[in-house]
Amino acid sequence: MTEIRNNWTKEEISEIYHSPLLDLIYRAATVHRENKDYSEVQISSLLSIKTGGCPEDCAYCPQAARYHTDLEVQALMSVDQVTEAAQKAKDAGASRLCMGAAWREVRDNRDFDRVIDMVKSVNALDMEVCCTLGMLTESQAQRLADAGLYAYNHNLDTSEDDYKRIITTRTYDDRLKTIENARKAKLTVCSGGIIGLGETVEDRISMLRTLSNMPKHPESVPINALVPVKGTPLADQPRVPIWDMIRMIATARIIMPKTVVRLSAGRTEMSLTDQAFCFMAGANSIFAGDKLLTTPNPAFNEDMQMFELLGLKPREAFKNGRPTQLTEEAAAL
Ligand code: SAM
Ligand code: DTB
Ligand code: SF4
Repeated sequence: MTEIRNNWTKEEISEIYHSPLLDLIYRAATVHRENKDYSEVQISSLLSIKTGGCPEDCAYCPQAARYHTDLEVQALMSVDQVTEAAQKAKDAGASRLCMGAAWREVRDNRDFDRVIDMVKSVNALDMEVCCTLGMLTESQAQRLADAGLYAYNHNLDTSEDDYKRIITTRTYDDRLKTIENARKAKLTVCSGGIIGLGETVEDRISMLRTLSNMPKHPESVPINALVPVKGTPLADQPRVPIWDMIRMIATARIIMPKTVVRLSAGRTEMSLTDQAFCFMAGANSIFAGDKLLTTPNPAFNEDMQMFELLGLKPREAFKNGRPTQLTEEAAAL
C-alpha cells in the first residue's frame, strides 16, 4: 500500500516532476492502479450561482469587475433555479454539483441564507454538494456543513511567491486560513491550481508541496489549464503544452495517492488522446457539462463517448461515505 506522506521536500517533488515523461506516467499509473477504483471517474457539474462583478483582481478571471470582459453579470440565482439545474446535472450522470459565486468572501446576510437553502435542496437530491464562495470564517463553514455541504473548493492557484503577481487583493495566508476553517467544520477540501499563468516550474512544484504537506491532503485537487479570456490581464498567455498538464497530474497522483485529481479547466482545447494520457497519469475526475462557470467545456455526450472508448465509468455519489461518516480510507488521507 502506498504510504501517505505530509513531508515531501521540494527536491523530491522536483525529481518526480522532472523524471523522464514515460517513467513518470508509468509510476503515477502504478500508484493509481493500487487503488481498486482506478477506472472510476468522479463527475462534477459546475453551476455559477452568482456571476461577475467580483471586487477581486485575480488576473486570470473573467468575473473580476475591473476587467472589461464580455461577461453578463447575473445576480444570485433562486433556490428553485438551482434545484432544477442540479436535477438536470444528476440526470445526465453527475454525482457532485459545485456551486460557484463571484464573491471575495461570504457575508452573513440574506444571500448566504439563500445559499444555505440551496445546499439543503441539492443535498436532498442525493448529490454531493460543493461550494466555492471565496473566503469563509469557521462559523460560516460550520453553517454550510450543518446544511449538508460535502466539500468546499478554495484553490491556491499558484505558489506562495508567485501569488502577488496574480492577485493583490488578498494573501496566500488568507487562502490557507479559509481552507483551515473548512477543515475545522469537517468539510472535505477541494484545492488545486492553474497552470499557464506564466508561473515557473518551481512555482508549480512549490504549490504541489503546499497542498501535499497540509496536515490532511485535500480530498480533491483540481488541476486547471488557464482558459485565457479576452479583457483579462492574462488574455494573451500561450496555451500550456499538454505535457505540462500530464506532469502536474502525475506528480499530484504520486505525492497524494488517495486524492481525487481533477482534470479541470482547459479540456475543450485537448484531444481525446491528450485526455487519455491525463487519465493514465492518474486523473480520476472531470467537470462535465457544456459550461464551466462562464467558459465552454466539452458536451456531456462527448464525454460519455470518451468514457466508453477509454473503458472508464462514472463514480457514484457518496462512495466514501457522508461527511459525518467517512470511510476509514477517506478519513486516513
Ligand atoms: N470567487 C471564489 C474564489 O475565487 O475562490 C470562487 C469562484 S473562482 C471563479 C474559482 C476558481 O476558478 C479560481 O480559484 C480559479 O482557480 C478558477 N478559474 C477562474 N478563472 C479561470 C480561468 N480563466 N482559467 C482557469 N481557471 C480559472
Ligand atoms: C476549479 O478548480 N475550476 C473550476 C472550479 N474549481 C470552481 C472553475 C474553472 C473556471 C474556468 C473559467 C470559467 O469558466 O469562468
Ligand atoms: Fe472573484 Fe473568484 Fe474570479 Fe477571483 S477567481 S475574481 S475571487 S470570482
